[in-house]
Amino acid sequence: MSPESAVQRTLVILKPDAVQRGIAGEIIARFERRGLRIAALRLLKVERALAEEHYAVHKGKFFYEDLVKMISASPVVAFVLEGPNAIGVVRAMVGATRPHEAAPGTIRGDYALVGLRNLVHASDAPETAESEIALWFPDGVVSYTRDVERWMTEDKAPS
Ligand code: FUP
Repeated sequence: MSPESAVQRTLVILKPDAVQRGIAGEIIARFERRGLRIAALRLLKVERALAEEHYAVHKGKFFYEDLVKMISASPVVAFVLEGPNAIGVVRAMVGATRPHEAAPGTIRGDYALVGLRNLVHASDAPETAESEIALWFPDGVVSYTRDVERWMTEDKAPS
């Protein structure tokens, strides 16, 4: 596998707006179609303590309280995606933080209009991905491969 195709894991959260709107499946399907593998998945109502820890980096910012309230308002679907360059690939698929600036074709650009209804959280770097996966999936993730992998994510010529 070439160095530019390092396999990564990333944490994705479909926030309450995605679950309430009934588009969680549609969004998950986009990631699956891209070739990313689901390595863990859960639906949960987020307690305030988890919300605060997840958004600790934003503590003190003017939007922090709204973020915490929003993510704990109603159930979310959290999952781990795995694949070559998964962190950057998922961020690109999610689109710009401010949905009115998100490009069409991205999740936010196709489904969202305002910042506190931007549907998705996705880890932004390897270090945050690692700590977020540990926070949301303390029991770990599932390692496996799919037979179709060699036609989607194996970055080498067939032997
Ligand atoms: P993103 O990684 O695109 O979700 O964006 P950030 O981690 O920078 O921000 C986390 C959340 O804070 C976003 F979902 C939206 C919210 N936010 C605001 O409401 N106002 C801001 O100025 C910046 C972020």
